[in-house]
Amino acid sequence: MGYDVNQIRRDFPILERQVGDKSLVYLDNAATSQKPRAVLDAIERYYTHSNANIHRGVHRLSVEATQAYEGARQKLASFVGADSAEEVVFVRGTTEGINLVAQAYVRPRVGPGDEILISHLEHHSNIVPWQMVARQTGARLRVARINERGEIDLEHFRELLSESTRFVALAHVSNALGTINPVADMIQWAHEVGAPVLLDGAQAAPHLELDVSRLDCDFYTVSGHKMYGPTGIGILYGKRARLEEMDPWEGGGEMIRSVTFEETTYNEVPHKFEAGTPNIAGAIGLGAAADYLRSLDWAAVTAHEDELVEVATQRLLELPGVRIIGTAAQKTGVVAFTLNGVHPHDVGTIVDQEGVAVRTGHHCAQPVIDHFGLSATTRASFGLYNTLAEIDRLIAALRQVRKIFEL
Ligand code: 7TS
Repeated sequence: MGYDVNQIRRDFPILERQVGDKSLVYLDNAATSQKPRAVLDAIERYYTHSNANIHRGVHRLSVEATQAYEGARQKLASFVGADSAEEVVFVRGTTEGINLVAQAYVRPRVGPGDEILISHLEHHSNIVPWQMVARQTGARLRVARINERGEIDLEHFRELLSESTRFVALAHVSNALGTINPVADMIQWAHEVGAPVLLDGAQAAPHLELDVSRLDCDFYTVSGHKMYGPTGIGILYGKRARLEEMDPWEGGGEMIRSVTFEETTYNEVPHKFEAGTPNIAGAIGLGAAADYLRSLDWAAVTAHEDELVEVATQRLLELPGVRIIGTAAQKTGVVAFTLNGVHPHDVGTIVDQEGVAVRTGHHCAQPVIDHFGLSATTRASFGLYNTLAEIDRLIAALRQVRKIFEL
């Protein structure tokens, strides 16, 4: 019947652990998610059975490692809905994916008078790389406003789009608020003025079914560790034509076709962007995470996660002094809040003593937190293995906070 969350939980060994004398309630999934046995096993199998460098050896292990690595690329291509595996570049994560596009694609193509458009709800990793490009080139960074619910002001976004807009970079889902942006429309509007679009999919990949071909975005980047895969690996999807016209960023082994002191020719996409020995085990682990996610009934996962967000919101609002930060009509994964009279760091520390892991602070999205007149929030973020009983534990822990602060 429906979604068997207890069955899912058995796939994640860490969920059995204790924190002090309490069972772990892990509600910090937006920072990083836990890993299923399938991912842990894939990494162990690679290291215990096939460990070798890739693309260079004729020996058996190297062939196996290369097949596993390139197989993972194919899995990620299917996961994001790319037309082909050549459109998938392995990177360290979302941060590296955005910086690669900023430096290798956008920087050589903009100058004074040109504009790069982002929004007010971006993670720092989708702000700072663009500020750097602006400083390097004289281009101007424009920022679309957000409203009091934490949704992008679409009229303002459209006003800012013009002939001068050379590039648009947007979160698919906000990490601090959970807002799902209407990216399909936004991409279309950007394309109408000729601007390519990058989507930061760090928070979308674990919660939404992705289809980059349908969205028609030019670039899409994800972090493996937020979608139940390993740390230190992620992908940058790029439309083939975009990747073809983009020069490499790092030089080294693997990314070349031939090298002489007079002239070097580059390898084909995506290899020209993968200089040096990559995170082979990470890519294989990420491939296993993509397989794991694709094996699930996605409508059921979404319904379950939506219920968690809805119930957590309702239950929090029953506590006196709670303000929910981020009330977008379309949201996923995240419920951020403040508790009147208690600093979020104190909230986080006290609920941790009850075994409940939440994140507190500005969540690397300081402009968002400033927008709400705050310096920090407490954020509960959900994954597919969280339960309604864990929301009870969060609420009980918050009652404890109120008691300690005599509220
Ligand atoms: N973009 C978004 C929307 C994110 O949420 C994050 C990480 C990043 C980019 C950067 O990803 P990385 O894997 O390269 O570090 N967000 C968070 C968070 O919300 N709490 O900790 C990290």
